[in-house]
Amino acid sequence: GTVAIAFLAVIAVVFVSIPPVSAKTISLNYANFPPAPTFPCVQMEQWKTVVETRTDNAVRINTFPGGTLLGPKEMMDGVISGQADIGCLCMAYQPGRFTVTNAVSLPLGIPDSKVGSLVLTDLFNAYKPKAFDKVKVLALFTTAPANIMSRKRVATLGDLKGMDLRASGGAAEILKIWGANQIGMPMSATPEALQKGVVQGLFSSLEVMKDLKFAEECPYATLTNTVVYPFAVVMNLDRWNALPQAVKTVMENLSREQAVWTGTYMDNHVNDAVEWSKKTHGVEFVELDDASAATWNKALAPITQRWITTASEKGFDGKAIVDTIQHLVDQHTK
Ligand code: 3IO
Repeated sequence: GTVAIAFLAVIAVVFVSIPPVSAKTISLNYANFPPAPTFPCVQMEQWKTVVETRTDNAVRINTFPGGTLLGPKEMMDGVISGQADIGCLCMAYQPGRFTVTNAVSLPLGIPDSKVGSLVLTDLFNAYKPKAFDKVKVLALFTTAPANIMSRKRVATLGDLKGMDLRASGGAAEILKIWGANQIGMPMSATPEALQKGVVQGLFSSLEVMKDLKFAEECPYATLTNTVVYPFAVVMNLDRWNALPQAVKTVMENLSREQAVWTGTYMDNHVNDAVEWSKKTHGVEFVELDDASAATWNKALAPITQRWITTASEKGFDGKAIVDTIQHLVDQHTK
């Protein structure tokens, strides 16, 4: 009798004092919309590794690439409602929803992804846009500037006229003004649209030539280096508020570092993808001559002014937002 009671007591003490590891580990689901080899998912795996390491594995990040947890347009609302704890979204897919942050996809001369990512991060911190009030923003970054990838060679605005090309948000506005037949859809829907002939090409950053194998469908790329696409990584607010302070600090300290890491990765990877596309698929990269480049750029002039007017009608100080972006671009371009 006594021995049995003592034995049970020991068992009880062990259970109470050493809870299973899983009870202490914080497990977070992180949703992403495009396939695993693409840059939004590469930066997600990087973020996961850094967070797990810096929290001594007190946090476990379960990643869901390829839209398996949330799709491209349901990312923000899916995180707000808690279907995923964390989500990576492209703001260009809901241009009316993210007015301030989407202004980085105006043609304001962002030269690369690293500068774009820093500009977007600083712009967000300066304005703290209401569009993000229902989430915690963990990181912000942009693509490298967009270029035309197409089945047919494009060297003049005449070549572009009426061509069915896909783009979203600010990049879509630019295709329209150049006279292309702009078709809106997320990047994740583009491989099928290209294969089925629904579109003749796309307007985005060039690393997808390799990551999504667009070099197989698009033997031509025309270098316009105009605008970037902005992204945000957001977290469910209740899940964020429930985190221990030490974990919050790790994630907050990582925000700017993640922007720089992603920008640097993207810029290097674009160069890599261009070389790969030339070598393995013989893709021609068409450079506009000075006269054409001047014509293309001149056509863009009304876009920013028009955006300022529209934003101001919605109650934003459009002029101040554009001025801030221009100042940040100068500051970060060295
Ligand atoms: C993008 C989105 C998902 C995967 C790779 C990507 N490279 C550039 C983008 C930008 C974008 O969201 C788009 O739709 O062109």
